[in-house]
Amino acid sequence: PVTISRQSYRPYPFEVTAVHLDFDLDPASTLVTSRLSLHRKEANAPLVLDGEELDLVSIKVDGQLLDASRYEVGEHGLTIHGLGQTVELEIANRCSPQANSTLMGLYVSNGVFFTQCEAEGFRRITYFPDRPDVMSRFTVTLRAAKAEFPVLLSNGNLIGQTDLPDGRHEAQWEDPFMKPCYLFALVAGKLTWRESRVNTQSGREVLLQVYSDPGNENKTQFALESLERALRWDETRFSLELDLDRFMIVAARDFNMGAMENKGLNVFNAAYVLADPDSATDANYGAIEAVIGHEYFHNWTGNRVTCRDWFQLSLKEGLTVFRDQEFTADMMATGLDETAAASARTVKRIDDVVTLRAAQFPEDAGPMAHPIRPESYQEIGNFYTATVYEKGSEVIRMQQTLLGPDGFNEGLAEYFRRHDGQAVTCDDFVAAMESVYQKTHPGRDLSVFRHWYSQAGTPRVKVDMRYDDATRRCTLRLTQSCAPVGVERLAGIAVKPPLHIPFSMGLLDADGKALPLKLAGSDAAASDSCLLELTTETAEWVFEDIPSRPVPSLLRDFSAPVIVEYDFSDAELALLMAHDTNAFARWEAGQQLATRQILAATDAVRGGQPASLSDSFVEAWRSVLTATDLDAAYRARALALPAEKTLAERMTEVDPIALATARDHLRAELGRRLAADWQAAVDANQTPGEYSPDPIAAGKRAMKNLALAFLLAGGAPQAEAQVSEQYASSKNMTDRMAALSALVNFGPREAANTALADFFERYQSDPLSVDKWFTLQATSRHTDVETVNGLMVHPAFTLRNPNRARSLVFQFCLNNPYGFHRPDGSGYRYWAEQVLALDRLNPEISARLARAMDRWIRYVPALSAQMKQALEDVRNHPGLSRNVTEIVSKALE
Ligand code: BAL
Ligand code: ZN
Repeated sequence: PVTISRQSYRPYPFEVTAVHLDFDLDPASTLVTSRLSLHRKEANAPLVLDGEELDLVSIKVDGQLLDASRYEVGEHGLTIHGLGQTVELEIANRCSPQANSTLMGLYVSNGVFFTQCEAEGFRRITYFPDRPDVMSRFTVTLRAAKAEFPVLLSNGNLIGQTDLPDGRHEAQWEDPFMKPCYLFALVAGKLTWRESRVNTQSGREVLLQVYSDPGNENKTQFALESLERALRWDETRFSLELDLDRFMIVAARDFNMGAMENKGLNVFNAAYVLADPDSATDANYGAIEAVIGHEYFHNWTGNRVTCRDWFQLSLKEGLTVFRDQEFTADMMATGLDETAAASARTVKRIDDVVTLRAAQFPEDAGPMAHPIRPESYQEIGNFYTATVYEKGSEVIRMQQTLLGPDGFNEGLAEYFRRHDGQAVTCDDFVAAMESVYQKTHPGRDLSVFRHWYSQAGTPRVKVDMRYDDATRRCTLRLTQSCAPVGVERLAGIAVKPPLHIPFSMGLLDADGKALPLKLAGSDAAASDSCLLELTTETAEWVFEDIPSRPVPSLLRDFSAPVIVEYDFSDAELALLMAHDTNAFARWEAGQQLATRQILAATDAVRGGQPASLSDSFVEAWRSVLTATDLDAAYRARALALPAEKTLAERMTEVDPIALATARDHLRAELGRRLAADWQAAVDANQTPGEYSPDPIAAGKRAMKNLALAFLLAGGAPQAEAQVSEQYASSKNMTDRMAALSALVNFGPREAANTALADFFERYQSDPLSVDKWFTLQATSRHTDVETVNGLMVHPAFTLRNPNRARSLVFQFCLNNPYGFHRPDGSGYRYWAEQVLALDRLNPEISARLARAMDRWIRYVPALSAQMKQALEDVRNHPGLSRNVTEIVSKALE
């Protein structure tokens, strides 16, 4: 496989000023005629166009058929020689949407034509310079049979629609903005829609539409409202206005990603559009609003200013994830008083950090570790990662922390002033931010900060604290390190330069009271929280007038994506958990306590000893469970056990079944020992009345359902009846799913099976609910490979639909420790079979599944040997896609 490196970027030798695309849509064979207005920028260079799986029909230059001697067609594209300075090129080709199971390029889902072009799907539609720095003005004509494909959509504005004599019709679309081809989209088929007209900040009326397959019109209300909220939020928070007259969202049943930000025509995975209380959970509602926000925000951060090349992917993705996280936090806090709003924001921050630690930290320590701006790739599709997205967002968030919210807004405005309409780099973004930073921080710059873009791995910050009774001074020393990982290790990189790490902290006295912080040598007023900026390998800060040895509260609000090393005692953690004024750090202390308990219990399980639970830990948990100053949503996070993937990273040798056993034991023990308090939480957090996904009600349901799961796991005699009753009578999917999940995981098998059968009966006509049904079974501790294979021959299962494949195959391989890691290796052999089966259909999806083995080397030898064997079996398979080849080869390097 060819490795593409960031340094190899060269500008494209031609400008493509205008593109007209003409589609004769036919599922079996679609004729695409593309007219390009080309302008040469570099003498003598041939015109090299990308193209995959296309049948070339003809080429015309300035209206004349091109002689075969002037061009070459290959497996990956078309090269034309001897073109003049300014030419009109017309290329006709065919492609086969119906046969396209990759879901890249033009394909058919549920009888509807869809496109997906990012990153390199446009080349599967027609011959074109398929790279983000070639920006053009697009016009599009779509032609199709009117009865089968009544709705014809593309980017921008509809400028004409005509019936044709043969039962066909055509529509013409014009996008007023220059764009790269990865933002092109078309949709054609039988669709229903919901719309609204709103006025933008400057008073322009715009049309907002959400399309879905017929029969789902009652499930798009929330999506349309979310779109309106996103539009308003971008105006108020960043003064960014919608630049189009029309903005469309279309739900697709078959979709590789979450959604795609095509200019004015976002195509969405139906899972992030369709919702009603009976079929969508609180989490689904939250994800819909977040993804709709995300794609909408791309209209500025991604579309108006795009990436020069795909190494810059985090330029748009990290920034846009940051924007969607902030959008959600602001929406969650809307209408609440100051305390409740602050708590809502912390809840959002906790959720994002939990995701980062469970998905990105392991990635950053494994074979696919890469900087947020990768240095090289074999297949760009493999780099839509937690690192580029979630760590990328943290890197943007740190810039906001360093510049302050106003400075950050000014920096963003400067970025648009400099680069609107351009394809740029991450460096350009930092330079715009730096220009503002330097105004407020004379003599300083972001040169050290820039290393966040070029380094992989999760940095560690070691904290040493000294207290001197005599001088009442407390000294905090921070030391950073970041071991070479993945490609860095292979490239022989031993030393990495330090990073600019914003480190927020506070100090508590022995009673848990916040101490005013006064830095020696600073005349700033004392405050409860302090932002330390670590820019060298090690640095010290001295705090004055500290009355006694304090307890430090570290990395408040997770001010940097790092791992903190400090040797807290259990008592200190309990103090922080009970008293820290920073709600994030308070949550963190509880998670650390639970981590210690679970890891100790894991060791006990491995040694054949009974796992025990300390009384003080149980009391710490009880104090949060019964705390009256904490809202339900926060308590649900504070009482949740740390994720297995995060815990596994803390083990020197991962024994997944022992870990899961220990974690389950802890849940059961906490359930048993705090039964009365869990029951009180169930009773206190009922949400009678009409369902609403608002954060307060959702928080109550989260708390109640967590408590029910603990109760059932702890064997409370009344719990099974309560959970079964909730399953049967609940009027919303959140409560129904929570009850079913508790039954499946912690209840008696028979009750669980009865409820599962009922669930399928009720929801079999709703694909997103059927996905939930598969997921519950895929992740059940009672499920092994035999069970999964049984589910794979269920009439409702298909590997061709990514959501369905994810709901069963991925869930089993990624989230079922008991079944997947059976000591007989059956889970790993199943994984290999499914990677290969999926690879024949959809390499992008297969490569995602391939990553389930990323951390194989860290498992106990009996498992890792079998994982390695499975990886080798896949790697040695002939005809493997470039996508999967890259993943499994890197895992084995
Ligand atoms: N650009 C790919 C989908 C997304 O991140 O919005
Ligand atoms: Zn995105």
